[in-house]
Amino acid sequence: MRLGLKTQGSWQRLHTQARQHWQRAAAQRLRLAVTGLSGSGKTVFLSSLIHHLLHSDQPGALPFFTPARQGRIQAVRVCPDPPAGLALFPWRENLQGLTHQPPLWPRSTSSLSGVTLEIRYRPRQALKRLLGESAILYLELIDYPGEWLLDLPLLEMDYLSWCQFTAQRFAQPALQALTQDWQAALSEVDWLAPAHPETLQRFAHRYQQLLQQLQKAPHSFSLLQPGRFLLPREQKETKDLTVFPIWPLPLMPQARKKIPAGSYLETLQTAYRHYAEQQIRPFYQTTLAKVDRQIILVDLLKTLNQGQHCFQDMQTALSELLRSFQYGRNGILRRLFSPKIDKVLLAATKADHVTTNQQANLQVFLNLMLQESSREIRFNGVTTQSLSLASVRATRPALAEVDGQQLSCLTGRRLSDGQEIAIFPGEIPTHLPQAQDWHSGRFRFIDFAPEAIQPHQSDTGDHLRLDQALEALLGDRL
Ligand SMILES: Nc1nc2c(ncn2[C@@H]2O[C@H](COP(=O)(O)OP(=O)(O)OP(=O)(O)O)[C@@H](O)[C@H]2O)c(=O)[nH]1
Ligand SMILES: [Mg+2]
Repeated sequence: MRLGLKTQGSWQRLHTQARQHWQRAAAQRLRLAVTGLSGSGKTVFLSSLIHHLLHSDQPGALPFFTPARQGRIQAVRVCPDPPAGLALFPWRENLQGLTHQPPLWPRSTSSLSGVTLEIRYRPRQALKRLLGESAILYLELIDYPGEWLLDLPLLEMDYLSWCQFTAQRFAQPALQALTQDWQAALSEVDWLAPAHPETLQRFAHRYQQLLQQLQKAPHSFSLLQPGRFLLPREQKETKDLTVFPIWPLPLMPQARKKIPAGSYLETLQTAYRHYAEQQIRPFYQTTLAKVDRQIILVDLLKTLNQGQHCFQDMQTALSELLRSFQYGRNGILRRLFSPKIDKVLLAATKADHVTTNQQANLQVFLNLMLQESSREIRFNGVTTQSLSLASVRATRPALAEVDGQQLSCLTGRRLSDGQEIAIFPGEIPTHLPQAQDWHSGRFRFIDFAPEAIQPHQSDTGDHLRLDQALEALLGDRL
C-alpha cells in the first residue's frame, strides 16, 4: 500500500515523537541506593564516584568502566538542583577536603542530601537507532546518616513487638551484662501508671546514652534502635524524642487492648507510632522506596578488629534492614512508575587497609557474611555481584625484608597522629573464624588519613576498583 505525501509526513512525525518519548522513558533516570551502616564509607564513596565520573571523559579514566574505556562518555556535570525535596549533597566541600594538603576525610553525615549527575554519552551501537547519536542518563545519588537505616525494621513492628524484640536482644550474653543497669531501672517504674513527662525524658536520655556507649569500641554493636538516638542529642530529630523500649510487659499479649489512657505505656506507644510515621516512613518513601540499583558497603575490618559479637551483630543489622528494600525485575513501565532494585553490588570497603594479596580474601569474607541476605535477594530474580574496593586510597603497598624474607606491607599516614608508618596488617580469613580465633587479638587494622586525590583528573592510582563498581552498577545502562 502506498501512503499519500501528507499521510507519510504525519507518520514520520508520529514516529519521531514516539522515538523521543521512548528516549525519555527508556531511561534515563537511575537512582542508586548507597546502603551501609555508619562509618562504612558511603559519603567517601559518593564523593569519589562524583569526582571520577566528572572526569570520565578523559582518556585512560576508569579503565574497567566500559563506556569510559570506549570513549563513549561525552561529558558529565552536576545538576544545579538536587533530587526533589533534598538539600544538595556537599560534593564540592568533600572534594576540596580530599584534594586539600593535608587531605581530610569528610565529616560523618548528620542530615539527608542528594545530587543528580547528568551523564551525556554515545549509546552502544545496538541502541543507537533507538536512542540516537547522543543520550543522557540522570544518575540520582542520596546520602544520609547510616544510623537512620537501622530504623527501617521499625516500620514493620508495633511498639510492643519492638519492646519484645529488644528485650530478647538485651538478654543475649554479649549484651546482658552491659544492659543490666538499664534493665534494673526499668523495673522500678509502673509503666501502667499515669505518665510524667520528666520521667519519660529522663529514661529517654538514659537509653540514648546506653545506645551511644554500645555503639562505641570496644563494644561496636550495630543494631541499635532508634537509630536517631545515636546522633547528638542537640539535633532537632532527637531533642524531644522519647522512644525507648520497656519490659517486662505485664500486658503481653492478651491484654493489649486494656492499656490505660494517659499511662506511660500509652504515651510511649504514641511516641513510637509518631516516630515511625513522621520520621522513618518519609525517609523511606522519598529516598529508598524508589531505587533501581543498590550498592551495599560493609566495613569488614571493623568487625575483624572487634570480634565475633560485632560481626554477628552487623550481619543481623544488615539482613534486617535489607528486608525493607524492594527487589525484583523491572519492565520499562515498572521502572518508570514503581521501580524495584534489579542489581545489587556487595562491596567490602577500605580494601586499601589490607595488602594486595589479601584483597580477594576480603571479597570471599564479605560473601560469607552476607550469604543469607544475598541468597534472599537472588530469589527475587536479582543479580548480585561482589568486590572489595577503596573509594579513596590511603595506603601504598610496599615490601619489607624480615629475616631474609620479603613480606608485603603497607605504608601510609596513621589517622590518629598523622605519622607516616609501615605495617603488616595481617591476613583476612577465607572462612568464618572459630570462637578461639576471634579472641586471639589476631586482627588489628588501623585507620589511615587519606592520600590527596588528583583535583583535575580521574587517576587510576587514587582508588581501588571504583571503575569495576561503576561497571557493575551502570555498565549496562550506558
Ligand atoms: N582507607 C580508606 N578509608 C576509608 C575509605 N572510605 C571511608 N574510609 C574511612 O571510613 C570513614 C567513614 O567514611 P564515611 O564515608 O564518612 O562513612 P559513612 O558511611 O558516610 O558514615 P556516616 O555518615 O556516619 O553514616 C572515613 O572517615 C575514613 O576514615 C576508603 O576508601 N579507604
Ligand atoms: Mg556519611
